Amino acid sequence: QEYTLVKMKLIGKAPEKLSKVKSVIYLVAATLRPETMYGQTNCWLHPDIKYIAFETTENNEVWIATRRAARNMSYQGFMKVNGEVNVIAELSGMELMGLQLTAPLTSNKIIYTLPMLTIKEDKGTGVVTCVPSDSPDDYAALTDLQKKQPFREKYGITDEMVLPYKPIPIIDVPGLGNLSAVTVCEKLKVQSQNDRDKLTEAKELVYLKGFYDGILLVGEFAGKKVQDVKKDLRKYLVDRNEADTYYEPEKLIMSRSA
Ligand code: ZZB
Repeated sequence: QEYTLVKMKLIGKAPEKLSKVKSVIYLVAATLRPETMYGQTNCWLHPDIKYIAFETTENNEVWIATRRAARNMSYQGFMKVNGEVNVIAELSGMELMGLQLTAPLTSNKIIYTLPMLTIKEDKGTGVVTCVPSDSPDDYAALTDLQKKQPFREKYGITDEMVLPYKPIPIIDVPGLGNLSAVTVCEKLKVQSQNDRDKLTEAKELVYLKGFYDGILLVGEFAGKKVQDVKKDLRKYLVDRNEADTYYEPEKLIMSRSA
C-alpha cells in the first residue's frame, strides 16, 4: 500500500519528554487522499496507543509515529542506518493531546491534536489527519468532541481547540454536494464515532464517488478532477517538504510470495 505521509509541524509548546529536542518535530499521518489536505481541521491520535519520537535523516527532523511505522520507515531510507530506529522518547497518545500544529494546504493556520478512539494501531502511522468534509469517520469523531464537553475534558481538550473548526468545502462530489461526508452522515443518521456499521456504509458511499467524480474546489488544482491530480498534488507537497511517500507492507502480498 502506497501512502502519502503528511507532515504536521509542532509549533506550540512541546511535551515535557521532548522539551530538550532542538530539531523541528513533526507528527506524520498516512493518507491515501492527499487531495483532501485542503480541508484538515485537526490531527487525530489514540490516547492509549504508544507513539515514539525518533530521529530521521530528512533535514535531521524528529518525527512522531508508532514504533511499527518507524520500523517500516527505517527500511525506506528515512534513517541514518537501514533498519535502525533512533528513539528519542516514548509517549502515549494521551501525553500528546492538545498540541499546536501547522499542516499543509489547509486554510486553518493552527490545528490541534485531538483524541479518536477508533484509530487502529497496526495501520499507517497511528497518526491520522482529520478531514471532516470528506471522511465520515472524521466528521463523526469531531462532532462527538464538539457536542460533548465531558469528553473534551476527559482528554484535557479545551473549547478553542475544537469549537471553531468546521468542515471546509473542498471537493464537489456530484449528488453528494461539497461536504460529502456531512451529507452522508446525516442521511444515514450516524450518532457517534462508534456507529461502526453505518460509518462503514458511509465511507463506501463517499469513497468511490469522491475519487472518480470529485472535483477540487480550492487551491492550485481547483476545477480539476481528483483522480487526475492526485499524483501531482503529492509531488507538490513532497517538493515543499510537506509530505513523503510511505509504503506499508501488505500482509496479503507477503503471504502470496511466500
Ligand atoms: C485523510 C482522509 C480524507 C482520509 C478523507 C480518508 C478520507 P483505507 O482507505 O481504509 O486504507 N487512517 C489512516 N491510518 C489509520 C489508522 N491507523 N486508524 C484508523 N484510520 C486510519 O483508509 C485510509 C484512511 O484511513 C486514511 O486516509 C486515514 O484517513 C485513515 F476524505 O486521511 B484518510 C472516505 C475516506 N475519506
